[in-house]
Amino acid sequence: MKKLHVLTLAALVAASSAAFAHGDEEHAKPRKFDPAKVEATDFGQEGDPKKVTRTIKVDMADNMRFTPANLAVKRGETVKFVVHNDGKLLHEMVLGTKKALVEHAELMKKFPDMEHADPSIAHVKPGKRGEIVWQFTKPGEFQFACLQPGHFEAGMVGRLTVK
Ligand SMILES: [Cu+2]
Repeated sequence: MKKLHVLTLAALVAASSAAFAHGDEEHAKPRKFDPAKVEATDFGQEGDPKKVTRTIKVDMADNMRFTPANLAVKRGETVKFVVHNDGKLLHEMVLGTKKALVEHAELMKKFPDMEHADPSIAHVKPGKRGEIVWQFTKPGEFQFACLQPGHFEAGMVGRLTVK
C-alpha cells in the first residue's frame, strides 16, 4: 500500500508541471545554484543569486495574508524574495501560474506532508525566514500562494505582475 502511494504521488507530480522534492535534509542547507539544473517554466526560472537585481521583502502571518499581497516586477529581472514567517504556523511562498497553484493546492490536500524543496518555493518555519531567487523571463499575471492545507483556501495568495 505504501509503495502504491509513492507511485501515485510520482505520477501526480509528473502530471503537474512542477517538480517537488522530499526530505528535511534539503531544507537544512541553503540551496546551491547550478545553472545546469535550471528549468524554464511558464512563470520564469530559478535565478542566479549573483545576478540579483532587486530584493523584495514579503511577510507571512497567521491571518493567512502576505504583506505586500501585490507585487510588480519587470521582465528579465532577477528577484530575491526574502520571506519572513511572523506567525506561529508553518507558511510558505510558492510562485506559479494561477492554474499550477490550484493544481498544487489540490495535491497538497491529498498529501499534506509533502515536503517542498523546489526553487520556486520558500517553506518557512515560524519565526524564520526563507529565500527564493527567481528570474522573471515572461510577462504576465502570476500568483504566489501558501499551499499549507487550508491556507490557500483561506485566501493566502498574492498577485504578481510581470511587465
Ligand atoms: Cu500559510
